[in-house]
Amino acid sequence: MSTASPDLSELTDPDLIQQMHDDLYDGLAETVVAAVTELLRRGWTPYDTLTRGLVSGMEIVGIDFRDGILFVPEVLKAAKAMTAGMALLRPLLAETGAPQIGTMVIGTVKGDIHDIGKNLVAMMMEGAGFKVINLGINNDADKFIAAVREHRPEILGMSALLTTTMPYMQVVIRALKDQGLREQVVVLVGGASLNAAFAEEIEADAYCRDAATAVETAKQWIAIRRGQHS
Ligand code: B1M
Repeated sequence: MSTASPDLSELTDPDLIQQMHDDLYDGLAETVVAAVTELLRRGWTPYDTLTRGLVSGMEIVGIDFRDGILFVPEVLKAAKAMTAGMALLRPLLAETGAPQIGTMVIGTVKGDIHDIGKNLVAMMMEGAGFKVINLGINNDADKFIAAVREHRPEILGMSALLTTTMPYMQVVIRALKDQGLREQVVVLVGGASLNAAFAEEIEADAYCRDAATAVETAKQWIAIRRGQHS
């Protein structure tokens, strides 16, 4: 991939996106941030900048990681560049002025350190008017339980990216049941290796394939629960 840095303002939109993807791939945080800034300057929405720019760029990284073309250190650099770009968009996505509609606790489960997708969900939920308590990565059941007790969220979100860590979600759900907390929260799960059948199997309330789905699903569940209790 190219490491030359052309004047971004002179590129067409498709070329700018391509440049952003190349820079993400090469882990060049500064130029990824510059490309995000340039897209926003051109009037792109934060959401389009995020999904058509950063997220689709990360998909290419994922494919080459899977195929053994990229290795952990390079992917880590790409992830850092992605995080730097996301940091710029976070306040803009949260700035919608939406009234607070509920609280969500979200975290990546024990053994798993992937946090980009989970942070993206947190950002979009904030933008939709949720108060979000982001527990970070590698959370065991006790941490999820303690957060549910402390914050009394309507929604508990769990993220797992590895086939080896996704079963831990069931451990958390069982712990919620054991502690008499399961009925208090809607449990939403997500992550690249999951699907709806898995969510059903572990008795989560729903699988969310992406951040936008997580927002919509959370809103629907809140409406259902409030309807039941009014
Ligand atoms: Co990891 N890794 N990784 N990795 N990594 C994957 C997941 C993998 C699929 C790559 C591959 O082989 N193609 C593979 C898993 C294979 C499997 O289990 N089936 C893998 C592996 C094997 C590993 C290691 C074991 C590698 C090693 O050490 N040999 C290791 C494990 C570390 C650990 O966790 N214990 C590892 C390490 C890493 C890095 C540290 C280098 C880095 C993570 C950095 C970070 O997150 N800060 C990394 C990355 C970046 C990836 C890939 C390339 C990209 C993940 C990502 O950020 N995607 C990934 C490949 C892939 O997923 N195709 C891969 C972008 C993000 C926006 O999408 O996370 O899917 P995603 O989130 C989406 C949805 O899934 C959903 O919404 C998000 C936004 O739309 N979603 C939720 C996610 N969480 C949700 C929660 C919700 C709702 C929706 O709650 C309600």
